Amino acid sequence: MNYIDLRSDTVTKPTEEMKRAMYEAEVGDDVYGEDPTVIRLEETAAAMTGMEAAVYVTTGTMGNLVALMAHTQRGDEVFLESEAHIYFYEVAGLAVAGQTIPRLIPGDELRILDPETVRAAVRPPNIHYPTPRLLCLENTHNRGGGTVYTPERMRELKQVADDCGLLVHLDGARVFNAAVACGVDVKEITKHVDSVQICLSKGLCAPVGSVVCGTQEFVEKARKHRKMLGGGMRQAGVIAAAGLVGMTKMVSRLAEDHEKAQVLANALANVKGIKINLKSVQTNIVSYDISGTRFDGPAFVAELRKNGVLCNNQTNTRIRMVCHHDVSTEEVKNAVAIIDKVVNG
Ligand code: TLP
Repeated sequence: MNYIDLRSDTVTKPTEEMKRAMYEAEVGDDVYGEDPTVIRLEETAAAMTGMEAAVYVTTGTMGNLVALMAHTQRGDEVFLESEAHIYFYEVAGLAVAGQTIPRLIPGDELRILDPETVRAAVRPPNIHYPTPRLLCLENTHNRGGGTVYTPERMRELKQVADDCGLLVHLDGARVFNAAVACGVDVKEITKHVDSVQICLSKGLCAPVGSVVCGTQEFVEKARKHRKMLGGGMRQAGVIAAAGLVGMTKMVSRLAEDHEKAQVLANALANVKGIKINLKSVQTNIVSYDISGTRFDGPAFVAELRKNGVLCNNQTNTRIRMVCHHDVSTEEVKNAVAIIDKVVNG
């Protein structure tokens, strides 16, 4: 069956330009620092985010982990929004490999953190407490529904972190979506953090990889942790070449994914039984409630699959659909027609 695949922007395949760049990539052994394409990707990532340096890693999960390990010591306290990807979906890496303790702070209904709530969560030094060390932000926020932390909110949170002696790491898996949605250069967001992890394999369409950016000293530590975790790749220029195309050519087109998400959300709002907060649809993710239908989350996903539409459930009553390069506006509209048929007969 020819599925309409709205499970994630991770399902995007490399573009023809990427495949050509991969075929033609100049390579070397990157563990020796000799892969010219990886070097170019890292320099490009650092320049685009306004950071001193960058390191190419296998995945967003590895990127967040090596950043956390570079920033923290064993037993440090790490502050995260309660449904942050790092806490929710990264296999407890922050505890197992990072040896840190998470402190969860609930955001609002769109999972946006209030700076004063963060301030209140950070306790003064006391012999009983772990050392507060790191604030992890997520922009856009995945479980919030792709919601955006504006540059102003980032500035306020960085100010609180500075006041409390915390470093700030940004899980910027989709930070370019946030920048495009705000109509700003990504630096307007990344200038408010100490480090950022950016996925190349989501809306930017590269087949694999993430970059982690920060100071020279931080990146050296992160690079060493990457090696320890088994992420020291050799002729990685073959894949980095596609990442470079993603970073340099695919950012502005993210606006198209946001437009498709608006089409999807507005059409879903007219389907009886589906509840959607249109304010939550700020980028390419559409998250909606199906408790008014006769399906629970897994049954809804299974029934849609039978009818040719792929999606994921975030909870037992909440569905997530993600718009991306490899799905057309036409397919998005068809998906809603299928959903209407499945839900309302
Ligand atoms: N997110 C995936 C799944 O893991 C849920 C998706 O389909 O959205 N940070 C954020 C905010 C992410 O959304 C993801 C991936 C990651 C980190 C991890 O990236 P990878 O999958 O490359 O390890």
